[in-house]
Amino acid sequence: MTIHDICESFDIGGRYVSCTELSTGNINSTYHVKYVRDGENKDYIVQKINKNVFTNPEELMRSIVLVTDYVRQNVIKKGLSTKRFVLRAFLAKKDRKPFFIDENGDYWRVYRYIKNSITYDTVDDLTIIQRVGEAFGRFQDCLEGFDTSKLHISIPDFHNTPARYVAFEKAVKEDVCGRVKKVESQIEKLLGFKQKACLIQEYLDCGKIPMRVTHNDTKCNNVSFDMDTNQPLAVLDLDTVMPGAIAYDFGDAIRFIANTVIEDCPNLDDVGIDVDKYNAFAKGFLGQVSQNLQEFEKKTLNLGVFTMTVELAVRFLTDYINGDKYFKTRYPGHNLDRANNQIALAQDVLKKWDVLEEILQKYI
Ligand code: GN1
Ligand code: MG
Repeated sequence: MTIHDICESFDIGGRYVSCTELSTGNINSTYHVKYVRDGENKDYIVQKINKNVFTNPEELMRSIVLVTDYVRQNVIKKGLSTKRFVLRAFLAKKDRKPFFIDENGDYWRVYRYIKNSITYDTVDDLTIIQRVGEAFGRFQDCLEGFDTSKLHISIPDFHNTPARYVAFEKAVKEDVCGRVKKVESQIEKLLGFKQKACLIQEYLDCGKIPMRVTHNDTKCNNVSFDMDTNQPLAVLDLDTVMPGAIAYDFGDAIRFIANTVIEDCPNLDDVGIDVDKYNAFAKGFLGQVSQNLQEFEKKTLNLGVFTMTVELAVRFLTDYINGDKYFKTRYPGHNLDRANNQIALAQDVLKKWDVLEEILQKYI
């Protein structure tokens, strides 16, 4: 089946024009498809859901529809456009389900492409960074009151850092590709971070911080922007919307947006936290959510930055040791470069800890 055939299985009108594959995203395969209807351009995002990662695509899509419906109600209440501020999944013609299964058993979905919008893979402009923070904060706010028990757990233990360490230590022990010898110093560093990086999960387990609905993948390229006004629009990539700690969303966003370099940059001397970027994101994000946060929860935000950075380093290194089975890689050693980068970033977070905490004090 071609992408054109896939599109025709969904309830989208008009005539197919073209398709380009988008290379961002480490998990799903994503295509930008152009249609024309009544002389007007209609663009769509078509995605093949990675079944190895998302083992129950039907439940995943049911959950995404619940989340987008809920957000849509609140977007209306805020007087914003539902076509621009929330994703919409199209239904298949055959059974009115928000996915289509092809002849190989692969699951496909189609979202509306938000007209005249762009995403940023990297941002240096502090105003845009603040707006990314606002967008994720607003998303969180639009989900306030959502019943977490209705959510499908798309990836169990996704941000359960202790569980990530268990998988890591197992990979090290089994050493299926004989790569452990090469990464002994990285393993030692990650084990050194373990106790501190497992604290957030402990706080969740004992109820010291509340379980919220979180996005869990708050990279800046998961926010769409209006191409003309540069205002933040909908939050994208809802595959990992699950119950979690607010520190996950804050931490994951910072580790990506406030890194002085991109997350797979191999020049480790260049890796570090840009405090101005940290400040801009914190201002935007906390401006939207700080009134909802509990006192102790507020104290875990910077710990969230450290935790998410270490956790991703653990995941990248685990995947490297296991033979690059999970993340898409573009060259041999890609996962190792990513892991080294995140380790260097975590070290810099520790070094700048007091400065970062001081920044947070301004906004909480
Ligand atoms: C994956 O595919 P993408 O870029 O949305 C991963 C995130 C990582 C990220 C690192 C489902 O996200 O957890 O932070 O790569 N998503 C999943 O770039 O594992
Ligand atoms: Mg993602």
